[in-house]
Amino acid sequence: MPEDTLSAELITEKLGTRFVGRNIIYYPRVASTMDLARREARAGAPEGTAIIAGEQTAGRGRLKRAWLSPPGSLSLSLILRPPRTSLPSLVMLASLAVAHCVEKVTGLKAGIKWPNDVLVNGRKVCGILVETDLRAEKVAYAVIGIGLNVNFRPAAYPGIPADAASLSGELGREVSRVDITRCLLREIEALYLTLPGSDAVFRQWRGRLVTLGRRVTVTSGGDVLEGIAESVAENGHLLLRQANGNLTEVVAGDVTLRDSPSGSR
Ligand code: BT5
Repeated sequence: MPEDTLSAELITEKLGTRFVGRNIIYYPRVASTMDLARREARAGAPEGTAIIAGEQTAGRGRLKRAWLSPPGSLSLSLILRPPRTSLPSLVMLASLAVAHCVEKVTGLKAGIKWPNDVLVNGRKVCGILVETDLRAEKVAYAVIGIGLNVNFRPAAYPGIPADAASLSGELGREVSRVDITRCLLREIEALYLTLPGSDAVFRQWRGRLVTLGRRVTVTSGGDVLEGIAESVAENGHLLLRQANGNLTEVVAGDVTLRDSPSGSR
């Protein structure tokens, strides 16, 4: 098995980006890279600053849910200062970058489950969290958080759902976290630079959604909705066709796929 050392120097070496990842702050172990990124952003860190950790002790998902990042995981929070109109694209951009890099670095096929999960073989290997600070309608900063299960066995951690997977588990060998991280920083920059005035990120993201055309249950706020995931709008909202024919726009929520041939959820 290759030694999977992670460090700012190794990642920066031959990175070749203009601004994403030019400033990397690496910790072997932290509570949550999101908190550190927010602190750095408030202190004026340049756009593209990345906080990276080899392990988190208090990682978080959406709605204050816990995200487990044991040794062998990759946790990355990236500070951006996009125009407000680009905000809905950040989740799309991040999940797309992860899917591209999983394929480039491991050869495994990756799909995206609306709104923020990257799946390999129908199982979640990555979660994405975007947090923003709006001041008087202007974006003070946005932080893209990416948690990727790289080299560990999810089944060894009771807090990780049984339908989660890791790259090493699916591939049968360890994967270089340095290679994955470098790929992510490059890919995010390339996609980010296309954003203003282009729907390329949206179209590629939509093209990778495993959710569309499927029978789903959506939990959103206190509501549980069932139907066919018909399409997505450019702002990222899911359009759900219910049995009574109504088309409902879902802003945020959790999706369970009901008709998966492989039993994925
Ligand atoms: C997410 O939330 O999937 C977003 C996760 C974002 C984590 C990154 S790591 C870097 C940065 N720093 C942080 O502190 N956070 C970000 P959500 O869709 O709410 O999913 C959370 C749910 O995923 C949990 O309730 C568990 O059921 C499940 N889960 C927890 N750990 C997992 C893991 N390692 N792999 C797969 N599923 C997991």
